[in-house]
Amino acid sequence: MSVNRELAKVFEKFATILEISGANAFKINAHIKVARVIEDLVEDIAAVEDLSSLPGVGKSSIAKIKEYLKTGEIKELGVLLDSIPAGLLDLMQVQGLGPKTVRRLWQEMNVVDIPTLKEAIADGRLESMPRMGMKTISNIADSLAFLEVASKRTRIGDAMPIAEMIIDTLLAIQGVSKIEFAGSLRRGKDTIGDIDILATTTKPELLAQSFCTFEGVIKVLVRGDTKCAVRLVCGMQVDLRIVEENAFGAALMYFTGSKEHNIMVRELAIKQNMKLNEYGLFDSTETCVASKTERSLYENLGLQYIPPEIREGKQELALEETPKLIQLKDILSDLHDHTIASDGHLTIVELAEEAKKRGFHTIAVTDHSQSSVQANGLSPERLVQHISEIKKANEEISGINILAGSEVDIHSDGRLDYEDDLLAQLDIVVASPHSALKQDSSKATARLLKAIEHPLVHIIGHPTGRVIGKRPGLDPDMPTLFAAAAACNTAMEINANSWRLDLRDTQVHAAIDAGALISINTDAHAACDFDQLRYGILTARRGWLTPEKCINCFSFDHLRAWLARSC
Ligand code: DGT
Ligand code: CA
Ligand code: CA
Ligand code: ZN
Repeated sequence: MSVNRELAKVFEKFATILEISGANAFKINAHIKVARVIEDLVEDIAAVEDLSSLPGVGKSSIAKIKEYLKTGEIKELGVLLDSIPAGLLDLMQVQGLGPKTVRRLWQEMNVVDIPTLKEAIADGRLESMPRMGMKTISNIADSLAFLEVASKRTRIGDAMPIAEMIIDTLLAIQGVSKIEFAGSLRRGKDTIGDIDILATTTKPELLAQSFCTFEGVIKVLVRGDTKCAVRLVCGMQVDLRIVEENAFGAALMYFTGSKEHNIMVRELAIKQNMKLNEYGLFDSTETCVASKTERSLYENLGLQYIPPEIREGKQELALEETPKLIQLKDILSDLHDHTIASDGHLTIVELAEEAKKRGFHTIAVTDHSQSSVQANGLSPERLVQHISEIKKANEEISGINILAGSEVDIHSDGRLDYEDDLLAQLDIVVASPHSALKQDSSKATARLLKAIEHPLVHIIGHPTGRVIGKRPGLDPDMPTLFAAAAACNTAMEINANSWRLDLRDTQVHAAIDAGALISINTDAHAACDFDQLRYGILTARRGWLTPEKCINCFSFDHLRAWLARSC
């Protein structure tokens, strides 16, 4: 995270805690304003010489900014935090609860954390609270239940960088030759239970020692000769297994799983009079046939190499050849991105430069539409102006094609947020649901179907609107939607942002089976968002996606022809 974003988050947190503590609105708003200013700042805040030149940044904010840049913390925030029950911040994770309600729950109902909130709901006390309707209470209860299931797992966007950092550090330790992550992380699941790491080393004790004293470890759960397990400050568990170099492939296959896949390959081995375990593949005389590499194990079982992402115990053993699943390098365009015109942080030019850096031939500018007021959505007049700015930038910047697009809201009844004659002026239309994400399944189906069938819509953006660990999103009848998408030649998006990954893996699989095309986009609001593309690719691979079914892999001419398709 950049310092600007980090510091903006600190000020946001400040505002939240002030509001929970009952501070006056002026003070709260001042902190929110400073957070916005810092977040929107183009240059690094540490490089700003005169902080008072920033709008809305007064003396006390300047002192806080300087203190943070110097020490990495703000003392006053610590004091403020200590002045409220610690569990109140957990309540902020519950969808539908803002600082105002959290304060009221605390002051009026003695609710101080998630357990006391649950009690207050269970014993009916919450119903006696003024201005607290049954609908709101039932929504809070739903969010709590959802949070409970989701909180035990970590989003891949958080787990992957942690695993990579641990691996990079351990690889530098004397004696270590091989080190890789396995488990659900290697299979690219959207959420991870724990991180599994496998290593080979000539100095096992040194490796175990380094692992168990790694920065961020708060508890050592297991410390043995071949297995260690630790808990990190963030709550994640990490397992390390030290294995023999000769058996690395067998161990990697075993600990990559999934359990269902392992069971299937083990049964296949038994059928062939062999035995498969974490040490290798053995024939009936207990002679090791293969163990060093995963490839040799699969081959000796008479199978093609099976990529980790599709080892889920489905149809993968029936494959006649290894599928050429999509890779990061196949992606040539990003077709859903935002600029400062709505809620993004980059200008059109900056967005284009960033896309060029990633080697794309095309970038689509798809800012929010008028109903997304919270995201500063564009009125029709502003969109017309924006289109001409995008066209101008496209002419001025070489080496990249910039498409004029929109991420147009799909209203709850399926109508789009702009008139057709305006949509017709765009190169590309991404239609997405942003509101009414709790509507019932049949309404959601009708809503999305209408958007899919709309002749001017190219892509359905984050089709369910889910946010991992926060809200489940829409639950439409997917087979109906995918059949329509195939018939109308509308692409279904895999939103690569690791909070979304929407469509999810199983839905991608179903969409492809139905003959629909897929589009993988970062939905970038800032330069770093492009780095999330990898998670979209993992999700796509889990859905067995190959490049020819993904419009982002089309050449520019192919893409242009596809965008101009009539249907
Ligand atoms: P997670 O951590 O819940 O996201 O999911 P995984 O798949 O990483 O599961 P984990 O960490 O419990 O175990 C890692 C792998 O080890 C798992 O994918 C397959 C293998 N494994 C673990 N327990 C068993 C077992 O009882 N039988 C078999 N065949 N394999 C197992
Ligand atoms: Ca795991
Ligand atoms: Ca594990
Ligand atoms: Zn969106």
